[in-house]
Amino acid sequence: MTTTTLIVQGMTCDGCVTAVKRALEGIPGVKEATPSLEKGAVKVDYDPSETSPSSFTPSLEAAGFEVLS
Ligand SMILES: [Cu+2]
Repeated sequence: MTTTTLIVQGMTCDGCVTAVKRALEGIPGVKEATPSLEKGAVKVDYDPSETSPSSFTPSLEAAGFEVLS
């Protein structure tokens, strides 16, 4: 299992937190996504044999968020 943290712009409330969590956890290979509203970031635990961070950005953008890094 690998963990990465993405900086996400556009999270403003608990609804956004839920949307970010759902967008990421819907990707096969993502075990858990833990967004932080305060930090404007999301920690992602994933299986690197199944997915990679390059898959995370399109899913977040589709959900209406911008990934800064
Ligand atoms: Cu919101």
